[in-house]
Amino acid sequence: MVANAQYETKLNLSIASGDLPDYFECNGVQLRNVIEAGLAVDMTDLYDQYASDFLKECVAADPNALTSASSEGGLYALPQPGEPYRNGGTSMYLRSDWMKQLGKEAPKTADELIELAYAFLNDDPDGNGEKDTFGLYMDNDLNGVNAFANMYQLHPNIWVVDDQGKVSWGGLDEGMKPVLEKIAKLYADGVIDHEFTVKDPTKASEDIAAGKHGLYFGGWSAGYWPLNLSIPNDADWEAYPLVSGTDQPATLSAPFATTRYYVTTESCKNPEVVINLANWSLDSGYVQKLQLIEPREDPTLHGRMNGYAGFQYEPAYKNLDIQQRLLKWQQTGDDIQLWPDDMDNWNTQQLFYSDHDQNGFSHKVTFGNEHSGLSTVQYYMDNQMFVDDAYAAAPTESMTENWSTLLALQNETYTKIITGEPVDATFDAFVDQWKAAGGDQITSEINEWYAANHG
Ligand SMILES: [Ca+2]
Repeated sequence: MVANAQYETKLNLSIASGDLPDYFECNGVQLRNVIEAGLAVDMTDLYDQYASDFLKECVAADPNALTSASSEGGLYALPQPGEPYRNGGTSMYLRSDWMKQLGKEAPKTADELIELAYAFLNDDPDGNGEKDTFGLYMDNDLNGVNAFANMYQLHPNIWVVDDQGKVSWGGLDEGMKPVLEKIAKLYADGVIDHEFTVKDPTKASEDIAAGKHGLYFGGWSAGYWPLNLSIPNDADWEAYPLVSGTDQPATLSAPFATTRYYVTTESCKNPEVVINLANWSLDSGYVQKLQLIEPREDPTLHGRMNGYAGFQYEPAYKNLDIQQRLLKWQQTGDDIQLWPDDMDNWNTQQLFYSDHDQNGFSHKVTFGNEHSGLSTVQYYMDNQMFVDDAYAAAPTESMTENWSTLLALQNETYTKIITGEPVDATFDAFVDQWKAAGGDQITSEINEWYAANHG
């Protein structure tokens, strides 16, 4: 049950021929095809009857996971929720050593953030006597634009729903005009690298490695890449929750994160098998681990306990839980129960302090303290700051055909505005073109889906 290209191709052939195994793992598009071909078992009752409380809790971690595996009231697969915050938990990563050098505090508003960006550009934060740093990281994927929009409660990369229950693509929102204008000003003033349009994330990361950036919008795992590249510069990155540009808190876009499904077919004698396997995987991998292992025991147990050949079902909040247990342990000194994974993580973090270890650095930035990537995610969850993608299912048929073109059009338009083309005319032309090039058709399909699933 390993997801790889060969597996996907083989499975697509099996779905086309109707010759499927008793149970298998698939993606959302494959699930839709299997359901439409009438090949999947309705496991609504099986799920109620056989799923353990822990499994149900894990599935519920993504509120849209079950919906996405359902069709016309029946549940046709066991979904494996991804980490809902994986793409959505964008933090402001700041170089605290630079802030210290300039006598600056972490910004609390969008205005203060912009002020800090100018200081990073103009005030020699690295103290080498040269004006050789940027204010805000940007690359040709427009990393940072989404976070900037989130500061104004806008969501250009997900489907959003209005008060009337009507769904639209967030990238078309008129409110993006002033946001893009603000970013254009940063570009015009050199706060943003004038060469960002020709730097993909890999190329642009070289400037992080060269110590030219101190402000980066990134997900919870940015400490593993690209921020790890700046270790030679003694960069001390800290993550902070996104600030707001209005009188309301920022809201964070949370793209739909459930992408894997376990299906059983009519030929299966025990159609509850995938549910039982998931129960077993969770129980043996997590519950028993908690019960059997003494707290703070030998971290080398990590690995032996982590994962079983063939089938692995994981809690979506695994990493967040590790970070939160370690933080609580640090802050309170309580005799809380740490798992082997926690101790392993903690010991790896210490390798940064003792040996400047790269993996230790990444662990520290991600799991470290109240200013780590995952800590920010917890803050967003505690304060209910995530806005879920209104569309939580496999791409529609029109999307399969046109979606990548429409996304490219948006990127191209935003880039033009940031680099100085007139905002109104450029944005309005984009909206018209987007709609005509398949966007209207897709929007109507999404609304149909939304009405059927949330009506
Ligand atoms: Ca400098």
